[in-house]
Amino acid sequence: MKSDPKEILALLKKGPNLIFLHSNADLDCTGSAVAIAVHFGNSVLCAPAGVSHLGKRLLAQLEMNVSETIRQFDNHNIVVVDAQGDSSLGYVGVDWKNATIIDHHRDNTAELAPRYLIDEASTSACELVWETMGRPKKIDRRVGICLLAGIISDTGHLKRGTSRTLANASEILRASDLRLDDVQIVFDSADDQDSARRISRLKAAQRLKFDRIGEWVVAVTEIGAFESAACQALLSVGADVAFSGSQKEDGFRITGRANNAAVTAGVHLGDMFNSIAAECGGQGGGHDGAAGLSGKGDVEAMLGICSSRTILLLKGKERQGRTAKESLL
Ligand SMILES: [Mn+2]
Repeated sequence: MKSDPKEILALLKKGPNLIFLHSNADLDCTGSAVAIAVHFGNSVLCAPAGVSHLGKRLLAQLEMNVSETIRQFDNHNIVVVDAQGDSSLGYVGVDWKNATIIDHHRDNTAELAPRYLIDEASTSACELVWETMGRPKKIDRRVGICLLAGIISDTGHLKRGTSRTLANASEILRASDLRLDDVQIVFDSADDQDSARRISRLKAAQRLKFDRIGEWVVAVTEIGAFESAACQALLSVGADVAFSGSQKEDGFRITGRANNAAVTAGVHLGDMFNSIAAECGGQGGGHDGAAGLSGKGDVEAMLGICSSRTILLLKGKERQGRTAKESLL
């Protein structure tokens, strides 16, 4: 059962808000949190398990600070964006019994929280934040940048956008008096100018291993950082499903990406990572085509598990995806 968005809106307006971000918070998560903080004011952001490269860039551009430890205050609204439990959050310590959840992942553990807006059909958490705000006619440009950055990033630069995505994006552009290229600054500098990211993608390609299963290609690679950029690179050179992992001092971190053809054939990386985490320990979850897994242990062995499960799933399945013709009909 979903909560009444008006009840959540009243709560956010009233404040003060204590907003929790998931581990290695992406643009959708960071954008949602900062949009709430700027729009309603009176908010503290908590990201004890880190913020992604692009998330950090957004925070820096908007001169926003996040707490790196879990904060606890009496009489604050506890708000969790883009996650809905310890596992998807990537750390423990949030008082779920008093939390409000705004998330667009599959509904898993929300019964823990008294108030939630969870809608898997929404392409981003930022859109749910926009809908919760009540689609105001005028918003601060910074709020617009945050919401649009989250939408653009979670939809693969609008490629996976629905009519609802674009309607929301259009309303946000109008309310904040922005153009799409005003938001591009959040992406440009990172994608094309940061040499560490470019080198990381090249290394990912250099260390690439892949399996062919009929028409399917499943690729894995091991790098030091920028796992999602590495996955994107592997998909762009022809993999249907890609996993990139890095070995950290205290364990491993793996990012997975699947293309439309693999998702249509039944690949759901979020569910797969979730079950691997349940069996091997660690945290895993996400969407059908984009997910993350982390835990203790050897990254090479874990990458092997990810790829063999995917191979098992795809074996014998026809590689269809949506052809241009089908999309036009
Ligand atoms: Mn998201």
